Amino acid sequence: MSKTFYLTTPIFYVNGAPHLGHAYTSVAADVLARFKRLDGFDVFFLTGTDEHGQKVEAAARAAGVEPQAFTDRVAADFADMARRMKISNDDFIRTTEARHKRACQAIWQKLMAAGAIYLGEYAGWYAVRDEAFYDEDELIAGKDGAKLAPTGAPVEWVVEPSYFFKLSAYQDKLLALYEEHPGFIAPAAKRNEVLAFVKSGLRDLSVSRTSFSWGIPVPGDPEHVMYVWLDALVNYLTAVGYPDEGDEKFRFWPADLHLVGKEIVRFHAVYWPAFLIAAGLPVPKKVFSHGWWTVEGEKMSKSLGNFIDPRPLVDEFGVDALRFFLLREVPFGGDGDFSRKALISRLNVELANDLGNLAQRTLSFIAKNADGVVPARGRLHEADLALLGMAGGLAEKVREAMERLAFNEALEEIWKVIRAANGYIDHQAPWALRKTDIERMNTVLRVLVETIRTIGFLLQPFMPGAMENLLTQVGVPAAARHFSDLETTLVDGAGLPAPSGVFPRYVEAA
Ligand code: ME8
Repeated sequence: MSKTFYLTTPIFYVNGAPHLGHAYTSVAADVLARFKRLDGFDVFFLTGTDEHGQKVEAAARAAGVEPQAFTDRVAADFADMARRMKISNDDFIRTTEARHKRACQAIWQKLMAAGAIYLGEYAGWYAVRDEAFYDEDELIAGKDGAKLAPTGAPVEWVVEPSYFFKLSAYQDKLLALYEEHPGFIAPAAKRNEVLAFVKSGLRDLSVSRTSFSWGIPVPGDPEHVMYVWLDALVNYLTAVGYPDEGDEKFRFWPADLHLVGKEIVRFHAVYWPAFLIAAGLPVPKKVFSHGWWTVEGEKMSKSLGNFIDPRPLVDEFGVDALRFFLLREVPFGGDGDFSRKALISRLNVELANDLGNLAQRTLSFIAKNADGVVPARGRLHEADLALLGMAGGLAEKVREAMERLAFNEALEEIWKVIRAANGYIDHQAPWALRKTDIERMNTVLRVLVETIRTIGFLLQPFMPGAMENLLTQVGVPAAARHFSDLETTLVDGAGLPAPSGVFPRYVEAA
């Protein structure tokens, strides 16, 4: 049996339409999921929508639609965005599904039975936008002196009966978890933040609400609905069959990786493992926090109305170029700025010029001057060995960067080889060899085809469509594109299909 790998995106709130930020996490997770599948893992990749809570209820009301009809519509839009971004998720979970209600109620009962939940009264600040409770001393003053959450979200004073989760009782267990598994929270700066937060002392967490009803009823006390974050986090268990621990999908638990934006690390790295420990379940192996995108230098926000829908960008630039841009432009973990100019520049320089030209120059030359077949190679020169050596060591370098979720470093390693291959063509000048030394010309072309093949293999997770095309053009059968197939080589004299451009240059309309 191959090793399992379970990874997730956050499940997205359906109070608004999908935007570039959602697409970003989804693409990052997708690239990793595809990488792991090609690398021989048994992968389960989950995404979905977070459909309960006060914020979604309010959005449905504002739209004049029943919450269920509203969430049906927006969830379908998120699923469409995922499809258009070529996200290869194995499941799409919606928290309004019956299977999820069952999982949440089962966890609740487990927590009750463990004595980890008790009934009390909540009096404190709540920010609907963040669906989060805040302590008085965390609040900041807004422009008009009004109290705001540290995220800038408006807060309201809430007094209502509430069930509490005994978070305070899990402080030591959490600290022990972070200590024993230093990689549990990444990057390191985030880990330090979480550590400081937990060390400063944890208060019990309100885990039910009575002032609205759009949620999962608390078993035995249906006046209460579960706090939307408890409900939401449990999705990761629902999708693998919980509470049926005998379900064949439950083999994926614990999750290997929860990919999240930096603003929701606390929920994933503090509350979630505490719930799981209390319920007697294994905790996930890693929570990785990535940065935030701004758009043309501005934060995306309702008031600015500058949320970018990725789909028109896919129509204009192609899904592969957009996926590439998102992971190439900024180190994963850091913040980034999206601009058309930066996207067009990456597309034209790195995709069209570097990679597109390498493929085009080599393949059209073979079509015209080497009978359109895989050229046989003769004795290898030092320059050939140097390039083949770089290509040969590439998979390991990329794998190592992917382990750290350093997508841009993985791409940089690949681009080093692409740039070296372009330098090699210029230097070896097969067009001159054509007149003087056909065997040497064929050797050079063969070295180039092998190099392009390796590049194509390793770029598949990032740009699945374009690489499918490229690998076909260098004669790699569709069934032989796993990384283990890199060991085999091309067959001398095998016919190659007529070449066609992989990445055309983008020319901005005047
Ligand atoms: O927080 N840049 O859902 P959400 C980068 N339902 N990523 C961004 C982004 C930006 N500007 N904006 C959003 C929720 N994201 C909860 C999660 S999980 C059990 C429940 C991405 O719709 C990023 O992944 O507010 C962020 O964490 C997520 O969308 C928040 O989505």
